[in-house]
Amino acid sequence: MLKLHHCIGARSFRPLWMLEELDVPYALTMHPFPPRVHDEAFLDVNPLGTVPAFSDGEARMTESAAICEYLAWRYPDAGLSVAPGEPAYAAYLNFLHFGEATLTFPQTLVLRYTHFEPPARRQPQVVEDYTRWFLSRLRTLEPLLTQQTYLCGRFTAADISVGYALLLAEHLGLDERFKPAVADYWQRLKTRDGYRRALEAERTAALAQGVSSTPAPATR
Ligand SMILES: N[C@@H](CCC(=O)N[C@@H](CS)C(=O)NCC(=O)O)C(=O)O
Repeated sequence: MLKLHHCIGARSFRPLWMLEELDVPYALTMHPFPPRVHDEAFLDVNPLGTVPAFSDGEARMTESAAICEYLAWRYPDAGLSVAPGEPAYAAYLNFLHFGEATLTFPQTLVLRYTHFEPPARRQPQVVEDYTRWFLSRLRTLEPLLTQQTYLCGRFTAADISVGYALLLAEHLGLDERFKPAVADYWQRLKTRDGYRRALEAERTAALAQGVSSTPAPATR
């Protein structure tokens, strides 16, 4: 059985969205955020205390984009990966990592210095600088998305990786500053059945497991 540990609104939404796009059975365990603080037993599952934590039999993973790639290859018929022989292979790998390393990282600083730190440690300059950093890193997407519906032609795990970064931006209120093609792309992603089912799955599981269904601040 595939098992995923998740907090509402966290990066573990990436593998959850993948699982729903693939329409395969899985077990979803919800945690209050941050699990490291609120759920000490979780450290036995992932000593880092971070979500996602994912397992498939003996396989254990804790990186959201890598889990998406793993799942894409585990269920190849769904076509959510791009194979080395395909023209979009390099773009696929690049966007898969771009979503986390380039688009999510600066937002974690914005989040930290607006929400997590006590008022005395808030850093408006950091927030402003890394907001600008994030928005400027969307620059490579804009011309591409004026030409095509998805990053690699068809919908793939790379769209989920980048899509989560856009979801986090929406939580932070940065979506109002998306350029038109990125804004349209984000609206398009949100109409996908898999995306909607993933939102519903986290809400239902949170209620059933007694975890607050209010979107948690997504990251640290
Ligand atoms: N690079 C990792 C980052 C994982 C991560 O930092 N997750 C955050 C939630 S979005 C977390 O669990 N933070 C809790 C903490 O730092 O204690 C990924 O993409 O999965």
